[in-house]
Amino acid sequence: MPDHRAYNIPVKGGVLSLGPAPLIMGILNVTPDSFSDGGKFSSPEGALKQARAMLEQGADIIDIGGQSTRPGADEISTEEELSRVIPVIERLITSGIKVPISIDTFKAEVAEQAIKAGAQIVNDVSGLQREPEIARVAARFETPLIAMHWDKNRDKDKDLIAEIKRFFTKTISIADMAGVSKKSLILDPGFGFAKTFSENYLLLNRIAELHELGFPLLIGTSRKSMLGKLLNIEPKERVAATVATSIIAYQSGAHIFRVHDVAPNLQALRVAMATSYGAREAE
Ligand code: YH5
Repeated sequence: MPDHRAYNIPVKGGVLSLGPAPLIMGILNVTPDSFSDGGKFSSPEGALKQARAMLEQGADIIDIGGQSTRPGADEISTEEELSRVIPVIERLITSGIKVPISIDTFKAEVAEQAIKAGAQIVNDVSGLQREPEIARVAARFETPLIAMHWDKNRDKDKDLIAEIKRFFTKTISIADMAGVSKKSLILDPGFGFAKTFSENYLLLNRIAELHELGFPLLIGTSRKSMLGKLLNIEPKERVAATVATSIIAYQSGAHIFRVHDVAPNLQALRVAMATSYGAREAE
């Protein structure tokens, strides 16, 4: 029995309404070295095409990231990251895209420039703990702020969920001190980030425990290696496995799903929603 607590998050031009209806965040990679998308979407025109395809499939948010975070990936300069993401955001905005754009970055400067170019949501994979000033940027522009768990120095002998909660206690206090509204924060346990193969599955099994923190949850498992290692398949072949994780997370009360493959995840989530909350025929 999932219990989707209702949250209304103010966002420029409206609200993100979170409850039983799942929201889909479509992933738009603009990293030339991304092995999930092969870097096909680096040009603003190609990115727009991919974004439109995801919108047609029902995406509620488009997430744009220029810094690859896969293990072993080099950190790029702020200038390089800006040169990848800003032209894409500008192109999406001039196209009249009607869903909010989120900027996937842990850099305060990139978040600020992205917002000035039209992004309406900040998505920080460092849980506000790389550059805490990123919280000030979100506060100043009154954007929703997604904070993900990524703790390379965590105590591996302690319970993972307890460690995630401890990390988020600090994240919440950074957001609070920066003036971020309680209503604007979204937490994400960070699948695949400094977690072992088996820890990712333990986390998937215990997502519901994180509701205790009192914030909406976003999950990002799409095409990740926890699936590849279990099934021995390539990223593009991981759609069904991703859908399975989305449903498990939904049944645990998660609200937002960050995925590459919008249509299959949304279809499955709608079936799960109808099952838990009642079915209405599509028109
Ligand atoms: C996330 O979970 N992840 S970037 C390796 C893959 C596939 C995908 C093929 N940004 C998250 O998507 N932001 C990234 O193997 C994120 N939550 C949030 N909030 C990594 C990624 C990926 C990595």
